[in-house]
Formats: sequence, C-alpha cells, structure tokens
Amino acid sequence: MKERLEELRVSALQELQTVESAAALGELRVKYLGKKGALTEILRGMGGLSAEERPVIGEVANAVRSAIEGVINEKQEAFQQEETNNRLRKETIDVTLPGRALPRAAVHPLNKTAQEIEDVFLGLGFSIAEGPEVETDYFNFEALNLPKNHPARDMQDSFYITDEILMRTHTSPVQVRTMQAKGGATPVKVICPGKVYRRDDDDATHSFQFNQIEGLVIGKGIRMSDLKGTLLHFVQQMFGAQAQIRLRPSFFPFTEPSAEVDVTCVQCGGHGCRMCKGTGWLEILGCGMVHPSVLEMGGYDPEEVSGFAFGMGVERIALLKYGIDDIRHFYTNDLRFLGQFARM
Ligand code: 2NL
Repeated sequence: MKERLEELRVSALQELQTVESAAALGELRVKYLGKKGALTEILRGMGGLSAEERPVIGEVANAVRSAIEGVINEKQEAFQQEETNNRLRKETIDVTLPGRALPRAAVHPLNKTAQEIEDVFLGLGFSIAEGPEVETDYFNFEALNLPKNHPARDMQDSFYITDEILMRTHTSPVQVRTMQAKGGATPVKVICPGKVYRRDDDDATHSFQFNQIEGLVIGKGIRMSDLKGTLLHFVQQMFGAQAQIRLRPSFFPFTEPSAEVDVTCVQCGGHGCRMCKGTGWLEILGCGMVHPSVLEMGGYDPEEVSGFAFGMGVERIALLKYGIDDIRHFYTNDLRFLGQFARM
C-alpha cells in the first residue's frame, strides 16, 4: 500500500508538471484527490490493515495528499495570476488618446426665436402663461367675442374633436383662463406661447400646426400708446435699434380698435426691395385694445380697467429674422438647415 501511495505521488507530480491550463488542473485535482479519485481509491484498502500499520500508512497518505495538494494550489495560483495579467493587459486604456468629439446639438430655430421673444417681454416684467392645446369652444371662441356664426368657427377651418371640443386655433384661450384665474385683480401682464392648430393645407407660408405668442396687459388707464411703446421696444430688441413700426387699422373680434403692425423691412431697411415688395414694410403681428365684452367675460369691469393685446406667429418672426423663405424648413428637420443655427 505504501508503494502504491509513493507511485501515486510520483505519477501525480509528473503529470502536474506538464499541465497547461486551469481547467486541466481542475481535472487533475479531481482525478487524484477527488471523492472518487486515485487517493481515495487506495485508502479504501485501509480497512484491511492492522492497528500498527494503519497510523504509518495514514501518515504516508497525508504526506502524499499534501504534496499533491501543495503543487496543485501553487499551479492554480500561477494560472490565476496569469489570467489576471492577461486581463489587465487586454483592458489597458491609453488615457493619452484624443477623445471622440460628440456632434454638437443646437436649439431649434423656432424655439430659439420663441425664447428671444419671451426674453424681451420677461425684461418688461411680463410673466409666461401656458394652457391646454385641446380646448373648449367656450375658451377658444365664445369668451373671445367670436359669435356662433363667425367664419373662424367653421368646422372646415379648425380641428374639432367633438362639437364642443377642438384643437385651439390661437393661444388666446390661455389669456382668458389667466383673466378668470385673476378674479378681477390688476395688473395683468402675460405672454402666452404655444402650439396652435388650423385646418390649412401646408405651403411655404402656412402650416396646420404653428407656434404663436400672444400678449395681454390689463390695468387702470392702459392706452393704445402703451401698446405702441411696448411693441416698438419689442421690435427694436428683436430686429435692432433702427427698426421702426407702423400701425394699420384692422379688425379682430376680440379687440377694438384693432391694428396690424408692420416693421421696417429687415432686408432693405425701408428703402423698398423684393422682400417687402417695394413697400419698405413687413407685416409682423396683429394687436388692439381688448374688446369690452372680452374684458367682461374675463371678469373685469370695462368701465374700470382697460387693456391691450397682441398676437404673433413665431414662424413668421423667425422667417424674417433669419431670412428663411419656406416655413416647411422648420418641420422637416434637415440637419443641413438646423445646423446653421448651432452657433448663432
Ligand atoms: C394675429 C393677431 C391677435 C389678440 C391676438 C387677444 C387675446 C385676448 C383678448 C384680446 Cl384674451 N386679444 N389676442 C389680439 C389681437 C390680435 O393676434 O395676427 N396673430 C397671429
């Protein structure tokens, strides 16, 4: 039995010398030291030994086991070390390599224009109010003095969801909601930016969905000259100190009197060119003094307070400001178009 143990030691150590992988080493551990391994196999014969022989053979068996185990553990550690080294080598990062440049994003020209417009009015002490894009007939039309038979209420011109609910056609309903929330308190100084919807066929100057910014001021003694001064300031902030405005009489159901506002042509400065069709002026917004009925429905006494309001299309302002010829550029997201606004 002793000889068999010594032979086992020799053959195990020999085989271990040439082992080349952690997996093969694992197999050898099982083969020699495992529960059904060679050593166990030999020791199974211990039962037939005499009481004197048993401790002697036991000692030899332990020595053989620890010799084999020692070599296996040593080798295993070496394999592990090697694997760690390989991993470290493979995962080495060259921190001196130049980084990969990320493509730089840009604010969309429409949002940029809206932000610029908002900034001018924030600078004048206005606050920004927002509201739902799905509106009731009451807030979108009724409270704005648009009578039931008004052409703007035609089913053909708006996106109706039910008889009473539609996609808002302007941001005015937000101003009505603002007035009603104020419960008659003054002053009111808000601008309402947002998407609006009209049943138009898209072309270079029309879109079924576009962005509007409306403004509303209500207070004691608010006059048309306040409106004019506010709009002149806005236009000069937006287009430069040389810009002038002119007001032409117009009509809106929710204002009286109403006016259309022109700015001196951004292209020729007012001399007349192709852009302004030789007039020197470009139309940029509509405005007026809030109609007494609209004030009343907003919860204000038209005998006590007055107000002005205006509304502009963000697309139109952006077209003029950046010299763009087709609003569809704003919606088709051609990166060659959008990229031009990246660092403006
Ligand atoms: C345009 C003209 C306008 C208003 C909008 C308004 C709102 C209330 C009361 C009175 Cl709550 N008026 N809004 C007034 C005049 C003109 O928009 O051409 N927009 C693109």
